[in-house]
Amino acid sequence: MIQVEENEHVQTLVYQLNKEGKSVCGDSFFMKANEEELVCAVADGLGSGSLANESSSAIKDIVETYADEDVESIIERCNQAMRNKRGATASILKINFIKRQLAYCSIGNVRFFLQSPSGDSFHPLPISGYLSGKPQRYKTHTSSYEKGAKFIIHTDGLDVPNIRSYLKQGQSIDEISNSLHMYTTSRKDDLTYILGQLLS
Ligand SMILES: [Mn+2]
Repeated sequence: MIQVEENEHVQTLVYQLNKEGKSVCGDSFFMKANEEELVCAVADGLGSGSLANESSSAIKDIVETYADEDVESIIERCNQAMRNKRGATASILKINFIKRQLAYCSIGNVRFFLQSPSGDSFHPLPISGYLSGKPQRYKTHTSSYEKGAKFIIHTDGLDVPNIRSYLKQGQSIDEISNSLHMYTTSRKDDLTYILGQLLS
């Protein structure tokens, strides 16, 4: 499944595949762009199937509802919502096009890489664990970015050796997505990625 979101500031693409034999995806995502900012989130519900989806889709709903808040308060709301559910790993990214700044907050194994055309890269180290409703410490990573920077947020269903090398090549995100296709065929886990390029 592919969803595309595009405006003068950003071009994004979402790819998602269920684990083999599963009719429901345990990963969920949210993505919205307007003239000012991009808000996106990727969540991987513990386990697979409908109970995993119950957790990750609750996160998607919360990010959608509270998209105006800062990333850390959104992720804490997501944490609270996991109290009577299995739990999930999650990453939330907000990119402000006017300030050319991004803010990122994550718990668990959802990964984020940003590659700027000059060669600078931004890859916050993942914090182990998952959102379970228990008290949790967060770290918000912030960074500026260059015009043309490309990024990916992905769940652990996508396992690409040296994923940065794909972002470094002078390709469009459609071409990068095509290059990643070979890593999406095993279907041992639900798989979700959001690929994007900042255009302004
Ligand atoms: Mn997974």
